[in-house]
Amino acid sequence: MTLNRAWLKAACLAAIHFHPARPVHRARVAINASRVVATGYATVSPPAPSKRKMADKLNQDERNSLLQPLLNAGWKVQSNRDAIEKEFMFKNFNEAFGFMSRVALLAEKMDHHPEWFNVYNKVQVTLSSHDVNGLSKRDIKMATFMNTLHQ
Ligand code: H2B
Repeated sequence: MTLNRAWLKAACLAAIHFHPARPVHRARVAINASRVVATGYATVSPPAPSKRKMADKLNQDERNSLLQPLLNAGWKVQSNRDAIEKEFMFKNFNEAFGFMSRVALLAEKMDHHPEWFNVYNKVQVTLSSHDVNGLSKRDIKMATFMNTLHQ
């Protein structure tokens, strides 16, 4: 084995050793009632209840003023559930996945996550607020953002 190859082998072994596929350290967590209190390596707690926006089901006035514009823009209320859905089509997978990535950043920021299905250039989205078992202003905000991205 030449010096170069020996050096390369040593470097590869070192890389594998220092970059294992699985994280070595797991967050040490203690469960305290419904909140997860993190200690040690990482904070994994959900937003404190006081910081989480109160999400109430849309009332009839809000449905008329906030939901109706989305229905005019291609969203549909599901027949069996208080949720809205829309299918977004893109030029290719790259565009579709870019859209999903941008939405994912907002979803994490809002702590509000879409139900969705993607195949190649198609993204089917359903929005609903699970904690109120129906539509809230968070769904309106997310749907409006998706429409803005997809013009
Ligand atoms: N997404 C949606 N769509 N509805 C929710 O009620 C919801 C969510 N709740 N994302 C969040 C996460 C909740 O589970 C966490 C614990 O805050």
